[in-house]
Amino acid sequence: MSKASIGLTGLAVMGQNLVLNMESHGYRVAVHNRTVQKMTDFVAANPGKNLIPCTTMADFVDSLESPRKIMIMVKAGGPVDAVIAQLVPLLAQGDLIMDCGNSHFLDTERRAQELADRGLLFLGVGVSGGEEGALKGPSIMPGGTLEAYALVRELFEAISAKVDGIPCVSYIGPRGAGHYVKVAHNGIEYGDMQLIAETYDVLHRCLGLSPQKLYEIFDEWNNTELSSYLIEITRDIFAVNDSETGLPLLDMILDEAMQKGTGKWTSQNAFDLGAATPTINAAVESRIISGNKVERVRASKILPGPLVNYTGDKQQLVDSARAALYASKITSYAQGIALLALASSEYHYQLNFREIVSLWRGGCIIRAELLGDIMGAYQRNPHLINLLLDDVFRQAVASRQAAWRFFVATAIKNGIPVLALSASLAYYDSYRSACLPANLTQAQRDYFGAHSYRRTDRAGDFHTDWGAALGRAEE
Ligand code: NBP
Repeated sequence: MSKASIGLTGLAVMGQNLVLNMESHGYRVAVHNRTVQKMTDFVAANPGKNLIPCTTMADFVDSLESPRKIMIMVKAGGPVDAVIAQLVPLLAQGDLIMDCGNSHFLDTERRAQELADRGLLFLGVGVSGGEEGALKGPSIMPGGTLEAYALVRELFEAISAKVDGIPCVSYIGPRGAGHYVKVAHNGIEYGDMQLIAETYDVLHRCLGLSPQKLYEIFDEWNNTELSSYLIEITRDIFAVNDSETGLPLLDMILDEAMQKGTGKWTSQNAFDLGAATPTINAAVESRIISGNKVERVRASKILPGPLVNYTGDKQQLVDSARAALYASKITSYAQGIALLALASSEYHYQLNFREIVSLWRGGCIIRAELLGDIMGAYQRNPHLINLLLDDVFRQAVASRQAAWRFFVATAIKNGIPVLALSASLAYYDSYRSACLPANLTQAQRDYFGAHSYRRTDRAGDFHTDWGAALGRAEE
């Protein structure tokens, strides 16, 4: 029997669908899973497919053409190390291991070094698009050596999503670069989802719109500058009724958002690098607050606030929602790309923002019309330091600014929480402020901790004896 050109271990939903995707593109795939039954069930459920079932890791490695190319699609963290530890003694120099799960980029950095020391090739590969993307064409973000990428470039280009015939995959950079960009992608995805949820909440609570009306609004938006996968699925969600109660399914879903942690990783790393990502942070925090349902219900009976009472023009609120969502989204992407820029410099990833945005246009959860326009901005100026400074985006935000402020103010006036929308607006206002109240912060730091401050009129570090300046005698 001929050997397989590629192997995949980890046959949960993502692994199974990636296998089917590769097989459908003419690849013979060796398949393996820790729990053997899952592998045999999968093979049995897919009769006639060009698969090699492998019950042991040794069989799996033996079934592969040399140099062996192995995808790991298991839960991130310890399981990835466990699988690598089993594989390493069975592999030969020049074989390639690819970790295609949502690994933390620092784990990928470590594994890249450990495997290079053993003469093995390694790629940390971000794969986006959920289970459907894995099956029909994901967005793929590979990081590692160019030598390793060359071994699988053709495969990745075959199985990835395509936009205008262009594969949504390209070499991202060395070591952990691919997983870094995937994590940042997920952080941006958190931001997008939260912005949409808040926009829906304000429209729903201020205008009492029916699911049918919300469906129509989101359907219309999906044909505008907001056109995106997330707007499309939000529209569809409004159309689904609960099969048990007949009520809108959305109303039957508990308002506690779960998280697997990639959004949190983005915020944590942004803090480490000194990048401001308030929209993503707000999205992570909103999920945390949502998870505290019991306490929220109790507090809702104790803490006063305005009753929702919007008496203004309905269409004005709908139009301002669209403007606020788009302006916030631009601001969020400006933050996300600024984070990538800092990471690129700190970790020497040499990221190409235009390329990255290009491969996010298809297959992945954040695919959107906007990304094509962002590509245009980095085409115009590859050294753009903040998306908001691009002429097209500057005007796009400026022309929506009044509506954006109206929408956020309406939410605040009616006591509806809009953490991400207001954080986006505050980022915009902070970024465009020549003067911030950080002078007062520095004065306080110097007052209580003698941390010193710099002056506006000359160079150097200064300290004031604030007690003496106030005429107070030392105790
Ligand atoms: P899971 O993240 O749920 O992982 C399940 C797989 O991990 C099973 O094959 C399981 O084997 C294996 N596994 C575990 Br758990 N511990 C193991 C160990 N110690 N040794 C060997 N195998 C072990 O699967 P998934 O949802 O398909 O996701 C796979 C990866 O892709 C994850 O990193 C995930 O974050 C990422 N991802 C997921 C999505 C998505 O939409 N689900 C999207 C993008 C990326 P078993 O069958 O023996 O328990």
